[in-house]
Amino acid sequence: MLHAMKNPVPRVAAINDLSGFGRSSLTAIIPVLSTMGMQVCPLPTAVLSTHTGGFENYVFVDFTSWMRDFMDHWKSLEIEFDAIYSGFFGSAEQGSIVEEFIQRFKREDQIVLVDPVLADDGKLYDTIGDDIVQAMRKLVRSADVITPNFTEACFLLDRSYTETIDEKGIKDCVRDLSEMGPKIVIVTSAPVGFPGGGAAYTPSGYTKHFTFVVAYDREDGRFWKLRCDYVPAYYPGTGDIFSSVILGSLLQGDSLPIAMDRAAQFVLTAIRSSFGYNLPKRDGVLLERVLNYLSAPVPAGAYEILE
Ligand code: PXL
Repeated sequence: MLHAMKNPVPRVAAINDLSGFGRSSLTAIIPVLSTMGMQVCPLPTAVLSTHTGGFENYVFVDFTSWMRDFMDHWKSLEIEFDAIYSGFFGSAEQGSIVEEFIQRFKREDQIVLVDPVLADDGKLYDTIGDDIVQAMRKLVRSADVITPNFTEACFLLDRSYTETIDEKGIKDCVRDLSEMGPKIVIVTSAPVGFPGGGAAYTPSGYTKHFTFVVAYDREDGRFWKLRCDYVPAYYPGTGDIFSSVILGSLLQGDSLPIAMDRAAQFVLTAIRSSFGYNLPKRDGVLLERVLNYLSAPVPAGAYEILE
């Protein structure tokens, strides 16, 4: 297990975009990690008026040319980080900038988490091109932990996206990703068994759908699987919330399956609390109403080990 320095307030360098409206990337990451007791230091990759999932005519300011100056200033101040956490890229060049950041700020007792923000539901996000996919493939080599969704996992492995995957297929997928470099791979929205992730018939006759989180730790060779209720709504920012809870949880000293449990349950709680209102999905989940759940005790385990 990775152990963060015994710092009363662990410090995280969050290399991600700042989208003014829509509760994704930094506007989701900062409240989640702050609530979990972490100090977040943002290094913006881009500044946008909104995220790109469902808005038109958004303003996009690429921050590439400022990132090295931020890094140099932080280095001159001898600032140290317990975790380096990267996400959305504004340009392909940001891949090498983040690699440089990791080189310069690397410490033994540190977690480097790369959330390869590229795509969802089989499709690349609006501003992501093949050059950014390639940059991300290279960057994951320097990560300790990666948290792709299933679509991103397919892009990283350069495999075509499939609507469903069997248990052997998903184990190969997480193991192959880990062989690219990261010790821990956590794949979300994995459609194990059936399109969309599986189904079960309930006594009242309706079909309940599931999606899975599957994780692998290369050091002990163990696979973990978590079945989650599927809520039929897509909210931008849920991937950022998931990865932030994973990081906060690992920094608090939780095991990998507990971190998975906490992250998945929190995202589900956030989606459920939003779903009942008839608000636009593009506004994101009502994060502010559920942040308190992050202080709750570790949940009774729902995870399973995969043999
Ligand atoms: O949540 C992923 C994400 C991050 N940043 C920006 C996005 C998205 C998803 O749409 O548009 C700018």
